[in-house]
Amino acid sequence: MDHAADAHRTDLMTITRHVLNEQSRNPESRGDFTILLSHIVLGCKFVASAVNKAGLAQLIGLAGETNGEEQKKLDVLSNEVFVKALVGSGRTCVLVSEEDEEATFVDPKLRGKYCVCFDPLDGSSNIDCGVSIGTIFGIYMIKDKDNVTLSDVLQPGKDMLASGYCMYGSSCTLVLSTGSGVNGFTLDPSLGEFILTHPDIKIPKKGRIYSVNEGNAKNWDVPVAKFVEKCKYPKDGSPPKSLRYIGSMVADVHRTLLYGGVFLYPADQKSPNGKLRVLYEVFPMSFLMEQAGGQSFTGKERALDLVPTKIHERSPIFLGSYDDVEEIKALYAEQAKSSSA
Ligand code: FDP
Repeated sequence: MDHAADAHRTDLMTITRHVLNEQSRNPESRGDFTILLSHIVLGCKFVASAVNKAGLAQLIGLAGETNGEEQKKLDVLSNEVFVKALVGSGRTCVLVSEEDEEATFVDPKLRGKYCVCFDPLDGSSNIDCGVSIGTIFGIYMIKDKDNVTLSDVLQPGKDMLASGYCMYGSSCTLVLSTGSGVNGFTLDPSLGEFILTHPDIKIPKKGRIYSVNEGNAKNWDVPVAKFVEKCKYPKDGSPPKSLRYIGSMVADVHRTLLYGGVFLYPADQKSPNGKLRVLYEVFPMSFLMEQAGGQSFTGKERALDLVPTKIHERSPIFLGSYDDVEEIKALYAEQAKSSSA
C-alpha cells in the first residue's frame, strides 16, 4: 500500500470546502450559496453518470422502449435532474433552462433568493458520437423575494454572482467562478467528490488557436472575415494560429480557457444575432473569461453589459485571450469608423 499517496489524499480541497472558505470571507454569508451550489454539484454528478452510460444505452436504443419503459433522452433527463435539484435546494426563486420555453417560478413555500439560468446539456448534438458535452450555469440574486418577476433574470451579465460549467469528457471537470477568480475541480469517481485540480485559472494573454465554425464563412461580416484571414496569414511575422473547433461550447471554451486563443460564434447574414443564448451560454462563459483575465465581446459591446429582453435571446460572441479579443474589437471599430465616414 502506498502510504505516502494515502497521506496526501487526506488533505483534499473539495468544491464544497473551497466554496465554504470563499463564503466565510463574507460576514453576511448564511451558507445559502453553499447549499445551492451543492445541489448544482449533485445535478452534475447525476448527469456525469448518465452521460457515461449513454454509449451503452445507445446500443440498446436511446429513446426507445426498454423493459417496457420509455427511456428519456439525455437532455430531457438532465433538465429534470437540475430543475428538481435546484427547486429542492430551497434556495431558488426563478429558473431559466434551455430546455423549457417558459421560466419556472418556484412555489413560494420553497423559495430562496437565487435565480439560476442554465443549459442542462449543452452541445447535445455531440452525445451520440461520444464528444465532450457540458452543463452551463449562471447565478443571480433576486431583488425582492415577495415580488419576483421575469426582470430578475433579465439582468446584465455583469450583475451575475457566480457562473460555471461542468464538462463531461474524458474526465468530469467543473469550472467555477464566484467573482474572485476561476477554479477548476475534477470529479474523483472513487470519492464521488470534485477536487480542486486547477486553482486560479488564468487564460494566456495571447493564444495560438482560433475556434469557429468556418462552414459559415460565406455569410460572415467584414471584421470576422478579416480576423480569420489574419489568423491564417499573419502580417506581423507571428506564426499562423491553429484552428480547433469541436462544436460543443463547453469543450471549446474549456480548451480556450486553458490554452488561450479565441472562440467565436459571430453573427452572420443568415443569423443576425448569432446562435448562442445570452442567459445560459454567453453570460456564464463571459463571466468566467473575464475572471480568468480574458475578454468577451459581442461585436458591439462588452458581452456582460448586454441587457437581455427575452429569456432565450441570442447574441454573437467573441471570447478568449485578452489580446486576441482586442484585435477583434479593433476590426469592428475600424468598420464602424469607415461606415460612418
Ligand atoms: P449544439 O447545437 O450541439 O447543442 O448552442 C449549442 C451548441 O451545440 C454549442 O454547444 C456549440 O458551440 C454550437 O451549438 C455549435 O454550433 P454549430 O453546429 O452551428 O457550429
